[in-house]
Amino acid sequence: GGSPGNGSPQSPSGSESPLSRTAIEGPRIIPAPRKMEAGTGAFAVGGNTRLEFGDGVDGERLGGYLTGLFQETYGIGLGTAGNVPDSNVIRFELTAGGSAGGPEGYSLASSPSRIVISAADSRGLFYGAVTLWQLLSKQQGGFVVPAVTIEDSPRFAWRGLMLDSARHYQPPEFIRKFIDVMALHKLNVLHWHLTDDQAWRLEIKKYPRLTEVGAWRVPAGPAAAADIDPATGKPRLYGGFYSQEDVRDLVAYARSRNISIVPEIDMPGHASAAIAAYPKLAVLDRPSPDVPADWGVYPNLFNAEEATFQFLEDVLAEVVTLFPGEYIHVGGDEAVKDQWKASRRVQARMRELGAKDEHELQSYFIRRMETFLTSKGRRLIGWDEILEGGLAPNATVMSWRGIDGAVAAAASGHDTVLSPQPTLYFDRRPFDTPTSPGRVEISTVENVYAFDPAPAAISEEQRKHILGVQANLWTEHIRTPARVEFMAFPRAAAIAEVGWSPTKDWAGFSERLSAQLERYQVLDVRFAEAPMPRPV
Ligand code: TNX
Repeated sequence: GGSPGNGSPQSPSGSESPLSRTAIEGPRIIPAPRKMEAGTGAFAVGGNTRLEFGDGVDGERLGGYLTGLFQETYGIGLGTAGNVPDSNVIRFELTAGGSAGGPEGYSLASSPSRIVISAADSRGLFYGAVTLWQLLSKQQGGFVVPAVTIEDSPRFAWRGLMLDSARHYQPPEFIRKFIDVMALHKLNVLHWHLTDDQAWRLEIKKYPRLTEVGAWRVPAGPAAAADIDPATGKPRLYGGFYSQEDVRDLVAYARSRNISIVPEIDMPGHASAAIAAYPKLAVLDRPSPDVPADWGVYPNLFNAEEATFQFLEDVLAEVVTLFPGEYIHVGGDEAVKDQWKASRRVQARMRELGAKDEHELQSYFIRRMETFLTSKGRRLIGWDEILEGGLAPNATVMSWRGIDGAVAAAASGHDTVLSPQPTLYFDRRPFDTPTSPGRVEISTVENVYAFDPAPAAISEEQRKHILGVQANLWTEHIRTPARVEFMAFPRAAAIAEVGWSPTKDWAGFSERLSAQLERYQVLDVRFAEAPMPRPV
């Protein structure tokens, strides 16, 4: 239908919701463009507006995306009125070495008669389209785009969110929506945490028990009557997994929105679900046959047998066929070494492999995986614990225990992604109210915005190793997709601006945030509606 959907922004004369102060104000773009100058007048968007594509532009894909977005969010039917005058044109063109320059950059020039978006690559054109969507404002006569000139390109190449789909499962439809909303923030990496103690969520053809067994668990705690299966009298299993077909669809979907999915297969710790499925992978002779349902750091580690390395390489071989992106994440976090220390078999293996201590065994483990991934043309990334015992030669470090890991990585010439707790941990509460979910610690949208992606602890010269920033959504305490949204937004808008825009402007950001919240409503995305710092 051609009418604005539920929750589209109110006209200024509309209801008095605090979110209805829309439109009339100037452009409120998040993340802020590098350069923007206001012109005069506005371009009216609607049934007379024609999309035009220059040489080499995939107009079907880009036009399909833009037309769908305009229709679904604001009920705008582009180019449906037939008799199209030449002046009412939105043109996309590829310009080698264009003025915006650089990967993902674009320029956008709008006037009352014409909008031209140009970029050096299709990613830039896509982001031009996203900016165009954010420029829409509803006036009495319909939607307009104000006259403006924008030159834009990102500060960092890695602008990520991590979603933990192991502790709680989100269906593929939700992942798709999450991708859509990420793209509208110009975020470009979805780090997908697919395996952990509490579940293995990725179908692996060679090892079907990983998901037959590893994707399901008996929920912790006393079961409510509704959770008892009448057929067995036992609690229903909680779980779910992503088939390889689901994954292929999601990867292609993400790619069409400039998002690369970086899968994470966690090792050598966080391995309980895999071990429940295949006990031979364990250090213990008789590991628990159950997938654990409670939180915390588990002692279960993969052993260091050749057969286990073979298993992991087989898994990664399937992973690389599913995920075409450059990076594969192998975890490495929180692998307490007690089981390795206590096992005579592992100690014997350490001597065979020439590892002096358990850290060196972990280092050997990760190097093995790196050699394998390199042979497949990929790069290994892992949590900062992979520094312990010696970093694999080409590894990229994701720094989560503060930024020390990033400092060490950059100092030794390795690339790094900044995703430190507490600030960039979105399982922490976004503000201090007794009812807000999440961990007790608080990281407000202002805290996130204040995060410095160019820390002084890393020398200016070494900062080239900072690929970018990422916020992490661990889901022990985030049980539903709606809650993922609540915890992700609007803090994701803050990290998007930190990763994209050249300078900080908290006052401007918080003013523009009101427009972003309206967009969330239009998109039917839940958000934590209190962009205020903690009251004192
Ligand atoms: C630490 S951060 C973990 C996760 C937990 C998280 C909870 C990291 C690499 N490992 O397993 O979910 O803390 O905040």
